[in-house]
Amino acid sequence: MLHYVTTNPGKLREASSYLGEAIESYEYEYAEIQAKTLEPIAAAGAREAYREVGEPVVVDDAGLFIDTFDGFPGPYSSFVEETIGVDRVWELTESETNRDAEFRCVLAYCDGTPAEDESDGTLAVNCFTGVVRGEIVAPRGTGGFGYDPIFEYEGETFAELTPEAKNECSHRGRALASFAAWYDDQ
Ligand code: ITT
Repeated sequence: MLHYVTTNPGKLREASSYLGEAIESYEYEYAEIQAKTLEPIAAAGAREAYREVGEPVVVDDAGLFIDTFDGFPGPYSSFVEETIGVDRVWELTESETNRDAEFRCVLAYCDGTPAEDESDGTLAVNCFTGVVRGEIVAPRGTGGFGYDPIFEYEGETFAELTPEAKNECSHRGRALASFAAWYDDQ
């Protein structure tokens, strides 16, 4: 069985809508290492989660990268949401001329296979990345989670979309599509 490891019900809703019964949720908070990009964070998380679960796992690390702030909050998106909050991120961006931003999502898969050079016991991890570009706007919509109300894509915020509609264009939907195509081949 493939375990989708997260503490975030919003992520799980979207992954379940895409992968259906192929996954079983597993609530576990892995340690998030500090890094400038999401891939190493997701990969370290997948190795730790595999050691916890003992069966194949996928972890999902995501973030909002705002162009004018050189990608902030990026890998610190969770901390920023918990501290200043999403509305404040909009207020900080409001006076900027360039409000372009992107959501990124990295799905990291680990099934306990040793990495090519297994001398140090490292486990192999496969990463699948999805990106969507949009604009930061005043909060709108009641669906979704996290930064969805302030991220507009083609005229609608992600909080105005159903999980299915969001998956069709979102960073997570794109990462899920690329993971699913690869997983089907395995
Ligand atoms: P897990 O690590 O347990 O999976 P988390 O919520 O801590 O859950 P992340 O570190 O990946 O997950 O999330 C970073 C932040 O980005 C966090 O505040 C999320 O709410 C937010 N976020 C992630 N995906 C999002 C999405 O699709 N839409 C809006 N916000 C999102």
